[in-house]
Amino acid sequence: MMKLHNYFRSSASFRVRIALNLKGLAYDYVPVHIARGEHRTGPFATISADQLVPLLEDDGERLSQSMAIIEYLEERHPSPPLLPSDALGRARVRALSESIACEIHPLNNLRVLKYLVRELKLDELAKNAWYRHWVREGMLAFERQLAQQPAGIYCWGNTPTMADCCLVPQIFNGQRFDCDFSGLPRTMAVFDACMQLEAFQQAQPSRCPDAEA
Ligand SMILES: N[C@@H](CCC(=O)N[C@@H](CS)C(=O)NCC(=O)O)C(=O)O
Repeated sequence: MMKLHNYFRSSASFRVRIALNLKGLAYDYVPVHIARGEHRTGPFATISADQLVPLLEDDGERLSQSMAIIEYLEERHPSPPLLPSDALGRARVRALSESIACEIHPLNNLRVLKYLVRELKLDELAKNAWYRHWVREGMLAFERQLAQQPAGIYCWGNTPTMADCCLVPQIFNGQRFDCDFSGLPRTMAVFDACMQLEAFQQAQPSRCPDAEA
């Protein structure tokens, strides 16, 4: 059985939970309370090189980085596919995924927000303004990308892909910080469509074993 070391609120973990669910793969949920620093001090710190969640254990191997994990799952368990069968489609889906995973998320993760507050002495208001600014900028760019491609139910076509695995957690996180998601019709329609699916519902933070109010 695979083991997923993760945290209910971690959006990078949420991506992998969705991918595992979409593929119907069972896994052991191993909670790592990153808000309490367990990723840096607890037993997790000894098994994780980058001390970040998620970390997937499979066949005695440990894998980090959510996008690499999802691509690994895709190769090991190709059905149902989370990447299109054609090169152009795969490039489009990876570009959408990276728009979130590389352009938005790194600016807003826990250690960056902590640095803004502890080292740069930003107050809560300024920290939240930072967060909301980068989410808004990133989501507007995401919407422009969606608008340039053929209409579909999901980010790419009519079946969920890796891009949807990235989009939904980013919206969840943004909602927690009261980000402005107005004027994003394609993006929010895709979000709503994803949230109709059991795989996405089951992966959401409130359904996780370590969920907190
Ligand atoms: N690029 C990484 C990001 C991993 C990451 O930043 N995870 C966050 C939770 S979403 C984390 O462990 N944060 C701990 C910290 O910032 O100290 C991935 O996609 O897996």
